[in-house]
Amino acid sequence: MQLRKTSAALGAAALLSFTVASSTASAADSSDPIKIPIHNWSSQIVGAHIVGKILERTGASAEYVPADSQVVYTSMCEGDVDLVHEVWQGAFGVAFEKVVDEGCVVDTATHDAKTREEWWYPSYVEELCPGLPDWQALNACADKFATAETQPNGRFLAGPVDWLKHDAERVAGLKMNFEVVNAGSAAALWAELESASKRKAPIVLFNWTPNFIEAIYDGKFIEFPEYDPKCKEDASWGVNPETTYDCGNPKDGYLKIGTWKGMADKWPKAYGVLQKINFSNLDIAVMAKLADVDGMEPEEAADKWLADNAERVDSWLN
Ligand code: TMO
Repeated sequence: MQLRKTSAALGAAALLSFTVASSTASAADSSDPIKIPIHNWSSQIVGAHIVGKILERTGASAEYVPADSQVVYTSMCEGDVDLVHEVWQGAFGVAFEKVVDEGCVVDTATHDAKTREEWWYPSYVEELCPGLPDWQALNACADKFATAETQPNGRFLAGPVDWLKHDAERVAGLKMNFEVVNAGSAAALWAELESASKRKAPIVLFNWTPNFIEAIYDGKFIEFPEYDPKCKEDASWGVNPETTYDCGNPKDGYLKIGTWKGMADKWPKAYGVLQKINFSNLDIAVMAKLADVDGMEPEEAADKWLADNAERVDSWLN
């Protein structure tokens, strides 16, 4: 095909590749590295390397940049980061949809994975608080979760602040007898869960699915008033007419890939492959497990996942 092209046609094709956004086979990808953020939970870190290694197979190069998982949406809007491959609706839906509405970030793909991020407890806690997983039952036995730091309120162990879960707003909106204490890292959440479980001590903490936790611990999410998008925007909606966030997180939350609006033009080939990448619940859980249970380094875990899923990855590449 290329041999038969006249130089005029080639010129026109080259011109076209500058002016037309999308993936004509002739448009060359930029040699600049594609900047992929690294956040502070395991599936994301392993998955970032998986995505980077897949895009490298298109001839692109990848660069990994440690990034705050909220600020990243502004960075992506400004083109300082090129993609976020794990946009969790519960944590980041608000920040993500805002930059998509502004037009600087593209909602590029939706994974098959369905997500839930919520307050969670190990099953033995049910003996202490009859009526769980209902949030009012939890609230009725808040004192069981009190610590020296939070008494007389119960302690809710939340994730790191950059997961911005609006837990304090929810506690206020639902008038709960709880105080939100943020863990410094995901590892701190799991360490406290392990220690409490050994002692059968009451604990309620932030957790999510898909995750490796469900393979190791028996437990449940708290059932708060049903999520509705209006809950975040309209104070008059919900059980408390004066506040937003008087509801739970989405139960069937999306997991998306978002990209900087210039990505399709700059790396059309890599972008075309990125659009096809699609992780399931099992994929995300396995990525977390390879790091958190098997103790693999992120790159090693990524190589293992890529080897175990070679056929699917090839289908995304072709
Ligand atoms: C964004 N996260 C999976 C940690 O909830």
